[in-house]
Amino acid sequence: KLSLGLFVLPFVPSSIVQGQGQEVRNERPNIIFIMSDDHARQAMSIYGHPIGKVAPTPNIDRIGHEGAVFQNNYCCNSISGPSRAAILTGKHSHKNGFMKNWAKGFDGTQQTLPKILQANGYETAVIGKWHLISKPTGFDHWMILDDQGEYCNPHFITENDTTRHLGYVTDLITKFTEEWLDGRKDKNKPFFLMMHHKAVHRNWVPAERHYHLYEHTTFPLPDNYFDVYEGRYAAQMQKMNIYCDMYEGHDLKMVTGMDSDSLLFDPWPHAFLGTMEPDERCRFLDAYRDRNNEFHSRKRSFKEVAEWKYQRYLQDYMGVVASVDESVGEILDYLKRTGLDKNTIVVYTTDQGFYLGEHGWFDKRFMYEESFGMPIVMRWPGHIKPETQVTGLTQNIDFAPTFLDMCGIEVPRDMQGVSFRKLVETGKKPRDWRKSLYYHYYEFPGFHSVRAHYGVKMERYKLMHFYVEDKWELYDLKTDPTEMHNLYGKQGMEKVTAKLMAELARLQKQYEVPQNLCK
Ligand code: SGN
Ligand code: CA
Repeated sequence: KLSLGLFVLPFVPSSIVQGQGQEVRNERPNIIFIMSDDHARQAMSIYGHPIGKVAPTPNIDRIGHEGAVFQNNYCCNSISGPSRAAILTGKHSHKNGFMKNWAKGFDGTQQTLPKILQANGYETAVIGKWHLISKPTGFDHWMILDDQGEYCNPHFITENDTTRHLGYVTDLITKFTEEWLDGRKDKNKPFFLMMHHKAVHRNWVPAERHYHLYEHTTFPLPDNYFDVYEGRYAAQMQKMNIYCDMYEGHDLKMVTGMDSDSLLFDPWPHAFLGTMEPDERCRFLDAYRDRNNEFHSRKRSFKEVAEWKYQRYLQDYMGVVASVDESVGEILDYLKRTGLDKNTIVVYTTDQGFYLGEHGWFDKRFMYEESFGMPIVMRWPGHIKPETQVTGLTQNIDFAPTFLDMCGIEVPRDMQGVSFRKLVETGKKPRDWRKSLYYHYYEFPGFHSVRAHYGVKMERYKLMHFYVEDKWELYDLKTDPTEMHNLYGKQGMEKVTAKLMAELARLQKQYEVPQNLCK
C-alpha cells in the first residue's frame, strides 16, 4: 500500500487572480458532498422523468443547471453500506472489504478519501447517515445517525455520546451542517464535508409541513407495474413488490378500518410511531385519517388496491424528497450568504438508484437501470459550465479520485476509479474513456431476496450473471430500455454475447475479483 504521506502537498497560500473579467480564487476548493438515500433518478426533475414533472425538485435542479448533470453514472453494488464504502475508498466492494450491509464493519484503518484530504490540510466532517457499522475515521468532526436512523426525533452518535434530538431528521442534519460550517476552527483551511441524509429511505415519513403536500396528486403508473417477470428467474424470486411485499402499516400508513388509529402490519413500531411524542403521533394519524377513511369507504379489486398502494407510496416518497430539496436550497443559500459558493464544489447524489413502481417494485439491489443508475449533479463555478451534460460512463468508485484531482492531490495508484474531472470540465468524453462498467451485488440471503449477481454494462447492451443459480440475462437497452426481454440464448445474439462475456472477464481480471466470490 502507498503511504498517505506521499500525497501531502506543500501548503499553497491563497491568492486571487483576475481571469476573463471575473474574479477567480486560486485556492484549493472546498467540497460539500450531499448524499441522500434511495433517491431515484426518476424523482429528480432535472432528469425529465414524468414523476419529476408532477413533483419537481427545484433546488437540486439548480445545482445541475448551474453546473453538470450526469446522465450515465452508476453504482458498483446497489445498497447503502457498500456504495458508501466504494465512495470513501475509490474501490470495488471486494477490495474495500464491505460487500454487504450486515456482514462486518467497514475497515476504517484503510486508505480513504477523507484521510488523504485531511493529510493534505483539509478539515473534514461527516454529518448524518453513515451505515458502515464501525466508527468513522479520517474526520475531524463526525455526528452520525444510529444505523438507518429515525425520521422523527432521531438519535445521533458522536465521539462522546448518543443523544436523541427533537425534530425532523432532514432539518436536523441541515442545522448541524450549518453549525459545523459556522464553527470551523481554522477558516483558512479548505474543507471536505459529507452531509448524508437519511431521507428518502424506507419508511418514507414526510416532515409534518409536508403531510398533505401530495395527498391529492396522481402519479404516473409505470407501464410495467404489473410485470410478470417472464424469462427472468431472479426477478421472479425477489420480495420487493409494492402490492405484495410492502408492510401495509409501516410503509403505507394503512389502518385497520374506518377511523382507526391502529396501523396494519408494522414490524418496527419503535422506529416509527414510537419515536414521535404523543401529540406528534396524534397529528400524524389525523393527517392520514380522511384518505384512510376514503380507502375503507368502498370495496376495491386487487388491481385497484395495487394501484392505490402505488399512489400512497409515491405521495409519501415525494413528500420526503421535498424536505431534501429544501435542505439543498438552504445549503446553497448559506453558501451564497457567506461567500463560500465561489470556491466550493457542491455535489448532490444518493447512495444508489431506486424503484418507483417499475416492475412493480420498491427497493434496489438489481443491476437493472433504475437501481444501478445513480443520479448526480455537481456545481463548481469557474470550472464547470452551466448546463453541462456528462454522458460518459461514470461510477461511484470515481468520486474519490475525481475529488482528489480537483483538489490538486495525486490519486493513489491502488484506487480503482478514475477521475472524471476532464469530462465534467469540458462536457466532452475523451476518446479513450472507459467503454464498460463492472457491477457486483453480494447480499443474498438478505432483505428482499435479490440473488447475488455480477455483470457488465456497455453503451448498448448489458449482461448479468446470477451466478449461484447460473442464470444469465442479456438486454438490448436501445430497443428494450425497461429490461423486459431477456435475450440471453436467443438466436442472433451469439456475437454480442461473446463480446460481453469477454469484456466481463476482462473487467474481473482488471479489478482482481477473486474467483471464489463469483460462484
Ligand atoms: C432496511 C429496509 C430494507 C432495505 C435495507 C437496506 N427495511 O432493512 O427495505 O433494503 O434497509 O437499505 S426496513 O423495513 O427496516 O426499512 S439501504 O439503503 O440502507 O441499503
Ligand atoms: Ca440506500
